[in-house]
Amino acid sequence: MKIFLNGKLVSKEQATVSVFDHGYLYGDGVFEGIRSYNCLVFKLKEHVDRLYESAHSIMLDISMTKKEMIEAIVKTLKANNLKDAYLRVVVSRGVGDLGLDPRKCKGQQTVVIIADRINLYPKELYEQGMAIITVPTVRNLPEALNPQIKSLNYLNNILAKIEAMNSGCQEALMLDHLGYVAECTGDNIFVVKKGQLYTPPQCLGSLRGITRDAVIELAAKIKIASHEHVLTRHEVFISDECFLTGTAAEIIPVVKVDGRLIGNGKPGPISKKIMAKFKQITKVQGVKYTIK
Ligand code: PXG
Repeated sequence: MKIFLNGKLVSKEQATVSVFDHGYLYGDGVFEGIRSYNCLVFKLKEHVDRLYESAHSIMLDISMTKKEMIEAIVKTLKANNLKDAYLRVVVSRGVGDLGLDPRKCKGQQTVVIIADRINLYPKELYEQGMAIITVPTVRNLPEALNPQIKSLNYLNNILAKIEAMNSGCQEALMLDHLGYVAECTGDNIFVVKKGQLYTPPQCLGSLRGITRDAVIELAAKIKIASHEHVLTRHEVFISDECFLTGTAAEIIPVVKVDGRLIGNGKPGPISKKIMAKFKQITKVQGVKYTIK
Protein backbone atom coordinates (compact mmCIF):
# COMPACT_ATOMS: atom_id res chain seq x y z
CA MET A 1 0.00 0.00 0.00
CA LYS A 2 1.23 3.46 -0.95
CA ILE A 3 0.07 6.45 1.06
CA PHE A 4 0.31 10.08 -0.01
CA LEU A 5 1.98 12.02 2.79
CA ASN A 6 2.90 15.66 2.25
CA GLY A 7 3.64 15.35 -1.43
CA LYS A 8 5.32 11.92 -1.39
CA LEU A 9 4.04 8.40 -1.83
CA VAL A 10 5.33 6.32 1.07
CA SER A 11 4.75 2.84 2.48
CA LYS A 12 2.21 2.22 5.26
CA GLU A 13 5.09 1.85 7.75
CA GLN A 14 6.59 5.19 6.71
CA ALA A 15 3.24 6.99 6.79
CA THR A 16 3.59 8.43 10.28
CA VAL A 17 2.59 11.79 11.72
CA SER A 18 3.99 13.72 14.69
CA VAL A 19 2.31 13.48 18.10
CA PHE A 20 2.48 17.30 18.09
CA ASP A 21 0.27 17.48 15.00
CA HIS A 22 -2.81 19.47 15.96
CA GLY A 23 -4.93 17.01 13.99
CA TYR A 24 -3.88 14.43 16.58
CA LEU A 25 -3.87 16.74 19.62
CA TYR A 26 -7.15 18.58 18.93
CA GLY A 27 -8.89 17.14 15.89
CA ASP A 28 -7.88 20.39 14.22
CA GLY A 29 -8.27 19.60 10.55
CA VAL A 30 -10.69 18.52 7.85
CA PHE A 31 -11.30 15.40 5.81
CA GLU A 32 -13.23 13.75 3.01
CA GLY A 33 -14.24 10.20 2.21
CA ILE A 34 -14.41 9.55 -1.55
CA ARG A 35 -15.12 6.45 -3.63
CA SER A 36 -14.02 5.34 -7.04
CA TYR A 37 -15.87 2.74 -9.07
CA ASN A 38 -14.56 1.06 -12.19
CA CYS A 39 -11.65 3.56 -12.49
CA LEU A 40 -13.98 6.54 -12.15
CA VAL A 41 -13.75 8.82 -9.11
CA PHE A 42 -17.34 9.59 -8.16
CA LYS A 43 -18.16 13.29 -7.60
CA LEU A 44 -14.49 14.18 -7.20
CA LYS A 45 -14.99 17.90 -7.78
CA GLU A 46 -17.81 18.03 -5.24
CA HIS A 47 -15.68 16.30 -2.59
CA VAL A 48 -12.68 18.56 -3.21
CA ASP A 49 -14.91 21.63 -3.14
CA ARG A 50 -16.40 20.53 0.18
CA LEU A 51 -12.92 19.84 1.60
CA TYR A 52 -11.84 23.39 0.75
CA GLU A 53 -15.08 24.82 2.12
CA SER A 54 -14.60 22.98 5.43
CA ALA A 55 -11.00 24.24 5.52
CA HIS A 56 -12.06 27.82 4.74
CA SER A 57 -14.58 27.75 7.57
CA ILE A 58 -11.93 26.71 10.11
CA MET A 59 -9.39 29.14 8.62
CA LEU A 60 -7.10 26.42 7.38
CA ASP A 61 -5.52 27.56 4.18
CA ILE A 62 -4.72 24.32 2.35
CA SER A 63 -1.19 24.48 0.96
CA MET A 64 -2.18 22.80 -2.31
CA THR A 65 -4.46 24.10 -5.05
CA LYS A 66 -7.63 22.14 -5.81
CA LYS A 67 -6.04 21.02 -9.07
CA GLU A 68 -2.98 19.68 -7.20
CA MET A 69 -5.28 17.94 -4.70
CA ILE A 70 -7.19 16.24 -7.52
CA GLU A 71 -3.88 15.15 -9.11
CA ALA A 72 -2.66 13.79 -5.76
CA ILE A 73 -5.87 11.79 -5.29
CA VAL A 74 -5.63 10.27 -8.76
CA LYS A 75 -1.91 9.57 -8.29
CA THR A 76 -2.65 7.71 -5.04
CA LEU A 77 -5.31 5.59 -6.70
CA LYS A 78 -2.99 4.74 -9.57
CA ALA A 79 -0.08 3.93 -7.26
CA ASN A 80 -2.28 1.44 -5.44
CA ASN A 81 -3.62 -0.04 -8.66
CA LEU A 82 -7.17 0.17 -7.41
CA LYS A 83 -10.13 0.04 -9.78
CA ASP A 84 -12.64 0.37 -6.95
CA ALA A 85 -11.54 2.20 -3.83
CA TYR A 86 -12.50 4.16 -0.76
CA LEU A 87 -10.25 7.17 -0.31
CA ARG A 88 -9.64 9.20 2.79
CA VAL A 89 -8.21 12.69 2.33
CA VAL A 90 -7.06 14.31 5.57
CA VAL A 91 -5.64 17.80 5.98
CA SER A 92 -4.58 18.77 9.49
CA ARG A 93 -3.25 22.03 10.88
CA GLY A 94 0.20 20.47 11.23
CA VAL A 95 2.80 20.43 13.99
CA GLY A 96 2.43 22.97 16.80
CA ASP A 97 3.00 23.04 20.54
CA LEU A 98 0.80 21.85 23.39
CA GLY A 99 -1.40 24.94 23.23
CA LEU A 100 -4.56 25.36 21.16
CA ASP A 101 -3.23 28.33 19.20
CA PRO A 102 -3.26 27.25 15.55
CA ARG A 103 -0.81 30.07 14.65
CA LYS A 104 1.85 27.98 16.39
CA CYS A 105 1.54 25.41 13.62
CA LYS A 106 4.03 27.31 11.54
CA GLY A 107 5.39 24.56 9.35
CA GLN A 108 3.70 22.39 6.81
CA GLN A 109 0.13 21.19 7.17
CA THR A 110 -0.20 17.44 7.14
CA VAL A 111 -1.85 16.15 3.97
CA VAL A 112 -2.62 12.45 3.90
CA ILE A 113 -4.41 10.46 1.21
CA ILE A 114 -5.17 6.81 1.82
CA ALA A 115 -6.76 4.58 -0.82
CA ASP A 116 -8.19 1.29 0.37
CA ARG A 117 -11.23 -0.90 0.02
CA ILE A 118 -14.01 -0.98 2.57
CA ASN A 119 -17.40 -2.55 2.85
CA LEU A 120 -19.05 -0.79 5.72
CA TYR A 121 -21.83 -3.30 6.28
CA PRO A 122 -22.36 -6.95 5.32
CA LYS A 123 -24.11 -7.62 2.00
CA GLU A 124 -27.17 -9.11 3.75
CA LEU A 125 -27.95 -5.77 5.39
CA TYR A 126 -28.26 -4.16 1.96
CA GLU A 127 -30.69 -6.91 0.94
CA GLN A 128 -32.69 -7.20 4.15
CA GLY A 129 -32.38 -3.67 5.50
CA MET A 130 -31.02 -2.48 8.83
CA ALA A 131 -32.48 -1.46 12.18
CA ILE A 132 -31.48 1.90 13.63
CA ILE A 133 -32.17 3.60 16.93
CA THR A 134 -32.49 7.23 18.03
CA VAL A 135 -29.72 8.04 20.49
CA PRO A 136 -29.53 10.56 23.36
CA THR A 137 -26.48 12.35 21.95
CA VAL A 138 -27.81 15.31 19.99
CA ARG A 139 -26.06 16.36 16.75
CA ASN A 140 -23.68 19.27 17.25
CA LEU A 141 -25.40 22.65 17.31
CA PRO A 142 -24.75 24.54 14.08
CA GLU A 143 -23.88 27.58 16.20
CA ALA A 144 -21.22 25.55 18.06
CA LEU A 145 -19.58 23.21 15.56
CA ASN A 146 -21.52 23.29 12.33
CA PRO A 147 -22.18 19.77 11.00
CA GLN A 148 -21.48 21.14 7.51
CA ILE A 149 -17.81 21.28 8.45
CA LYS A 150 -16.29 17.86 7.88
CA SER A 151 -13.73 18.33 10.60
CA LEU A 152 -11.46 15.75 12.21
CA ASN A 153 -13.49 16.25 15.38
CA TYR A 154 -15.95 13.35 15.06
CA LEU A 155 -16.56 12.59 18.73
CA ASN A 156 -20.19 13.76 18.48
CA ASN A 157 -20.82 11.06 15.87
CA ILE A 158 -18.67 8.44 17.59
CA LEU A 159 -20.56 8.87 20.89
CA ALA A 160 -23.82 8.39 18.99
CA LYS A 161 -22.41 5.30 17.25
CA ILE A 162 -21.38 3.83 20.62
CA GLU A 163 -24.89 4.39 21.96
CA ALA A 164 -26.41 2.67 18.93
CA MET A 165 -24.06 -0.28 19.24
CA ASN A 166 -24.77 -0.56 22.99
CA SER A 167 -28.40 -1.03 21.97
CA GLY A 168 -27.58 -3.66 19.35
CA CYS A 169 -27.93 -1.36 16.32
CA GLN A 170 -25.21 -0.54 13.80
CA GLU A 171 -26.26 3.01 13.09
CA ALA A 172 -27.77 5.82 15.16
CA LEU A 173 -30.47 8.30 14.27
CA MET A 174 -29.34 11.67 15.61
CA LEU A 175 -31.73 14.52 16.32
CA ASP A 176 -30.79 18.17 16.10
CA HIS A 177 -30.88 20.55 19.07
CA LEU A 178 -34.57 21.25 18.37
CA GLY A 179 -35.49 17.57 18.45
CA TYR A 180 -35.95 17.16 14.69
CA VAL A 181 -34.33 14.39 12.68
CA ALA A 182 -30.83 15.47 11.64
CA GLU A 183 -28.89 12.53 10.19
CA CYS A 184 -27.08 9.36 11.17
CA THR A 185 -23.47 9.18 12.38
CA GLY A 186 -21.99 8.85 8.91
CA ASP A 187 -25.01 9.00 6.63
CA ASN A 188 -27.91 11.21 5.63
CA ILE A 189 -31.46 9.92 5.97
CA PHE A 190 -34.33 9.77 3.49
CA VAL A 191 -37.91 8.62 3.98
CA VAL A 192 -40.40 7.72 1.27
CA LYS A 193 -44.06 8.67 1.66
CA LYS A 194 -46.66 8.16 -1.07
CA GLY A 195 -43.97 7.73 -3.70
CA GLN A 196 -41.97 10.88 -2.87
CA LEU A 197 -38.66 11.40 -1.06
CA TYR A 198 -38.17 13.53 2.04
CA THR A 199 -34.85 14.42 3.66
CA PRO A 200 -34.06 16.97 6.37
CA PRO A 201 -32.90 20.42 5.22
CA GLN A 202 -29.11 20.48 5.56
CA CYS A 203 -29.05 23.87 7.33
CA LEU A 204 -30.60 22.43 10.50
CA GLY A 205 -27.79 20.23 11.65
CA SER A 206 -26.67 17.74 9.07
CA LEU A 207 -23.89 17.47 6.57
CA ARG A 208 -24.76 18.27 2.98
CA GLY A 209 -24.00 14.77 1.83
CA ILE A 210 -22.71 14.30 -1.67
CA THR A 211 -24.49 10.95 -1.94
CA ARG A 212 -27.64 12.72 -0.69
CA ASP A 213 -27.36 15.26 -3.49
CA ALA A 214 -26.63 12.51 -6.02
CA VAL A 215 -29.79 10.68 -4.90
CA ILE A 216 -31.92 13.84 -5.28
CA GLU A 217 -30.42 14.30 -8.75
CA LEU A 218 -30.98 10.72 -9.89
CA ALA A 219 -34.49 10.58 -8.39
CA ALA A 220 -35.46 13.58 -10.53
CA LYS A 221 -34.20 11.72 -13.62
CA ILE A 222 -36.52 8.80 -12.87
CA LYS A 223 -39.40 11.16 -12.08
CA ILE A 224 -39.40 10.72 -8.31
CA ALA A 225 -39.91 14.03 -6.49
CA SER A 226 -37.66 14.92 -3.53
CA HIS A 227 -38.32 17.45 -0.80
CA GLU A 228 -36.11 18.95 1.86
CA HIS A 229 -38.48 18.84 4.80
CA VAL A 230 -38.27 19.06 8.57
CA LEU A 231 -38.88 15.55 9.88
CA THR A 232 -39.86 14.36 13.33
CA ARG A 233 -39.37 10.78 14.51
CA HIS A 234 -43.12 10.31 13.93
CA GLU A 235 -42.73 11.00 10.20
CA VAL A 236 -39.95 8.45 10.09
CA PHE A 237 -42.04 5.84 11.96
CA ILE A 238 -45.01 6.25 9.60
CA SER A 239 -42.95 6.41 6.41
CA ASP A 240 -43.46 3.78 3.70
CA GLU A 241 -39.69 3.32 3.24
CA CYS A 242 -36.48 4.67 4.67
CA PHE A 243 -32.85 4.55 3.54
CA LEU A 244 -29.49 6.09 4.43
CA THR A 245 -26.93 7.60 2.06
CA GLY A 246 -23.20 8.11 2.48
CA THR A 247 -19.99 7.59 0.55
CA ALA A 248 -18.86 4.78 2.83
CA ALA A 249 -22.27 3.09 3.29
CA GLU A 250 -23.54 4.00 -0.21
CA ILE A 251 -27.33 3.45 -0.03
CA ILE A 252 -28.66 1.16 2.65
CA PRO A 253 -32.33 0.46 3.36
CA VAL A 254 -33.68 0.89 6.90
CA VAL A 255 -36.52 -1.41 7.95
CA LYS A 256 -36.84 -0.69 11.66
CA VAL A 257 -36.51 2.54 13.65
CA ASP A 258 -36.76 2.53 17.46
CA GLY A 259 -38.53 -0.85 17.29
CA ARG A 260 -41.15 0.36 14.76
CA LEU A 261 -41.28 -1.52 11.47
CA ILE A 262 -40.98 0.75 8.45
CA GLY A 263 -43.58 -0.18 5.82
CA ASN A 264 -43.81 -3.96 5.73
CA GLY A 265 -40.39 -4.38 7.32
CA LYS A 266 -38.65 -5.11 4.01
CA PRO A 267 -36.70 -2.78 1.70
CA GLY A 268 -39.32 -1.05 -0.45
CA PRO A 269 -39.59 -0.69 -4.23
CA ILE A 270 -38.48 2.95 -4.38
CA SER A 271 -35.42 2.29 -2.22
CA LYS A 272 -34.52 -0.65 -4.47
CA LYS A 273 -34.99 1.45 -7.59
CA ILE A 274 -32.79 4.24 -6.20
CA MET A 275 -30.13 1.72 -5.14
CA ALA A 276 -30.09 0.14 -8.60
CA LYS A 277 -29.93 3.51 -10.37
CA PHE A 278 -27.13 4.66 -8.05
CA LYS A 279 -25.12 1.54 -8.84
CA GLN A 280 -25.63 2.19 -12.53
CA ILE A 281 -24.48 5.84 -12.43
CA THR A 282 -21.41 5.14 -10.31
CA LYS A 283 -20.19 2.77 -13.05
CA VAL A 284 -20.33 5.44 -15.74
CA GLN A 285 -19.97 8.84 -14.04
CA GLY A 286 -16.83 10.37 -12.63
CA VAL A 287 -13.25 11.42 -13.24
CA LYS A 288 -11.46 8.71 -15.21
CA TYR A 289 -8.03 7.28 -14.38
CA THR A 290 -6.11 4.32 -15.68
CA ILE A 291 -4.33 1.53 -13.88
CA LYS A 292 -1.77 -0.98 -15.09
N1 PXG B 1 -23.35 12.75 7.50
C1 PXG B 1 -22.18 12.62 8.15
C2 PXG B 1 -22.09 13.08 9.56
C3 PXG B 1 -21.07 12.08 7.50
O1 PXG B 1 -19.90 11.96 8.14
C4 PXG B 1 -22.43 11.77 5.53
C5 PXG B 1 -23.49 12.34 6.22
C6 PXG B 1 -22.62 11.38 4.11
O2 PXG B 1 -21.98 12.30 3.25
P1 PXG B 1 -21.43 11.88 1.83
O3 PXG B 1 -20.93 13.13 1.26
O4 PXG B 1 -20.37 10.84 2.05
O5 PXG B 1 -22.58 11.32 1.08
C7 PXG B 1 -21.18 11.65 6.16
C8 PXG B 1 -19.97 11.10 5.47
C9 PXG B 1 -17.96 5.87 8.15
C10 PXG B 1 -17.72 7.27 7.71
O6 PXG B 1 -17.01 5.18 8.52
C11 PXG B 1 -18.72 7.97 7.06
C12 PXG B 1 -18.53 9.28 6.65
C13 PXG B 1 -17.33 9.88 6.91
C14 PXG B 1 -16.34 9.19 7.56
C15 PXG B 1 -16.51 7.88 7.96
O7 PXG B 1 -19.13 5.46 8.14
N2 PXG B 1 -19.61 9.86 6.04
